[in-house]
Amino acid sequence: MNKPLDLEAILAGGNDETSEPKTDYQTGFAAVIGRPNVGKSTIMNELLGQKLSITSHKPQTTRHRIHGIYTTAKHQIIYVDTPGMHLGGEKSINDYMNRTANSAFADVDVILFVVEAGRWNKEDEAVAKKLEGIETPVVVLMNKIDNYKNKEDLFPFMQIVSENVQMDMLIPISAYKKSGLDLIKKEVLKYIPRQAKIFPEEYITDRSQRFLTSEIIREKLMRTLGEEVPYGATVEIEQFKFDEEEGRWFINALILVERKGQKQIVIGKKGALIKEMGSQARKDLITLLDGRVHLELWVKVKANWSDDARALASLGYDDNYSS
Ligand SMILES: Nc1nc2c(ncn2[C@@H]2O[C@H](COP(=O)(O)OP(=O)(O)OP(=O)(O)O)[C@@H](O)[C@H]2O)c(=O)[nH]1
Ligand SMILES: [Mg+2]
Repeated sequence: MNKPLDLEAILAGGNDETSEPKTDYQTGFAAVIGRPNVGKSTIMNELLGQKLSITSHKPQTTRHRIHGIYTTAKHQIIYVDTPGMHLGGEKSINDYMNRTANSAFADVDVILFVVEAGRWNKEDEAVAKKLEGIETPVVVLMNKIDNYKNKEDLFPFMQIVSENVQMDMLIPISAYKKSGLDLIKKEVLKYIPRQAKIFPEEYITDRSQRFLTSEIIREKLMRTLGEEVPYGATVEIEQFKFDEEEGRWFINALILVERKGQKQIVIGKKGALIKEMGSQARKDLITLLDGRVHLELWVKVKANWSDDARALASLGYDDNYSS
């Protein structure tokens, strides 16, 4: 069936789809996907030149989709960081994270599929399967090559990747050593369409300061607490305001955990742990909010929040987030 005619556009002379785009400016989306812990968020932060997405050595650190906007005089690339796609994990939150990651690469111009040099597993394989048959170009970023002195040792791994992934390009990189980043930008730009900016140039993300604040606190939980507790914890910002008279931000945040025992672990002996996490978070918040910060952290038990769809939505784990 023919498309309906856009009569106004025809009269204005703007309906010729074969004509050259009217701008040289390039704007588009690049999704960063892959299994947990391969370095997706670290890479996005390095590409942006500032820390936006939280990172830790534990898998499943990123839980939400987050846009990192990189604007220059010639282009605007919107990187989309995503939760690591994982197998297992039966809870609603795992579902939410996988769903978020899956939906992120539906409407982008290029997909950056991050793998960890030397480590290919079933979760990578599952990601590769999802990419089969899609039309969007796929660039594989082989991250953490700094773990290999002799790069030739990576040949067998690269062979596995090339057999398993339908890709347009493979770029070896190290987010740690900041190597390969320019190559990524150059490659991404090949696929970014010519069109005007989507976001004003001063924007660095689509997320609010309030959201970023809760993420910074959650990062300290991920980094400080043992293996199990961070997965049962989330952060809810209760108060977020700037007091003009005092010239300071006043922030109250609730750390929600699922069990009483976890509450004690988060607090630590005589409150030592929560105090330490609070002071680390405060440091980052001073940079983020560019001002003085008064931060209060409280811990509360909210049983089963991570496996309860309604609780998740009310805690910001929302497919249609607005901030
Ligand atoms: N050696 C090395 N480690 C890296 C590199 N890039 C990231 N890492 C580390 O890998 C771990 C995971 O990094 P993240 O950026 O949080 O990984 P992610 O893929 O976003 O993880 P999820 O959000 O859990 O899916 C952290 O400890 C990083 O410091 C790298 O180039 N080399
Ligand atoms: Mg991440």
